[in-house]
Amino acid sequence: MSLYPEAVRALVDTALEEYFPAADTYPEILYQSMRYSLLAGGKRFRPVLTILAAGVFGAAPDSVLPCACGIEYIHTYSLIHDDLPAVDNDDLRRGLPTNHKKFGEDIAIMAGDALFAEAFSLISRLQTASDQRKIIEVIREIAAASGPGGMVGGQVVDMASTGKPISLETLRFIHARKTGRLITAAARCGAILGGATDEELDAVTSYGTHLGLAFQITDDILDETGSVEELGKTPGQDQTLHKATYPALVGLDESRRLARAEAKAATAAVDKMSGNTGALRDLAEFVTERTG
Ligand code: GRG
Repeated sequence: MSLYPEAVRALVDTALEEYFPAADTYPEILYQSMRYSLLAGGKRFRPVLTILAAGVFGAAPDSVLPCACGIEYIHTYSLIHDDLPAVDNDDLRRGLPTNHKKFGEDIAIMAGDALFAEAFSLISRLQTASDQRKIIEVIREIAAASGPGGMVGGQVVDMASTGKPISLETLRFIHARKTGRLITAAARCGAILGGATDEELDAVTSYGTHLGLAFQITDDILDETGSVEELGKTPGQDQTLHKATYPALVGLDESRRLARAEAKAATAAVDKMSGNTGALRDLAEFVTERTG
């Protein structure tokens, strides 16, 4: 049996379709470009994580879907910009031509920008909470995770480190910010909206931090070992671009060991909590076992 909660992923896919404006909304080219990447599939890992984290505190998936989908908008924007010729120059993403290949570089840049803004619009319009302050809290959480102290900051250090020898400590810093912060925010937002106590939120934060590292180390491994069919993108790009990765620094076997150690640390963090954490444990196992 798959460790991945496919039924939760299906809920996210349905909600994304429901929330996102129709392809004939004016200006059509912009909405078509945004829809193209957003609705192209993908694991929906971050929104699934938000829903599973909320579930630990007894919150129903519906009660966190706008926030969960907003996080997926931001993740999709980051993929569109990451694929641009000025950044990684990729041709394939989620099994389809990248956004700039399909719509041109100018529209791809705008689609990413617009998805970023639309994420906060969606959350502020549709997310409900028993206490309105929780909505401000999740917006602040996602903004901090996406910006210079999170995803974009990590990406900039990543680009500055490309082709240079860097320490494992610097690589961990890059991974924790470029990928880990948004994953941690996804878990924290579920916990915040679900009504976690401060102590429970600390445990979820530790879970998300370790999970994010396990996820990116595995992403590095799959770039070397995965196929185009499994990944939906061109493998081997990290080596072609001389990117700093775990396999480049410590080799594949040690990378696998480190990914598993991070997943184990993630599980240990939630084992301390009293709610039903089984789904979070399965997700941590999925992260290192996945093939795409
Ligand atoms: C504007 C210079 C500039 C860059 C913007 C912010 C940014 C681009 C990139 C952030 C880096 C980034 C794309 C991190 C995510 C890395 C990652 C593991 C992507 C793959 O995520 P999955 O496996 O993909 O969840 P799916 O397709 O399943 O959603």
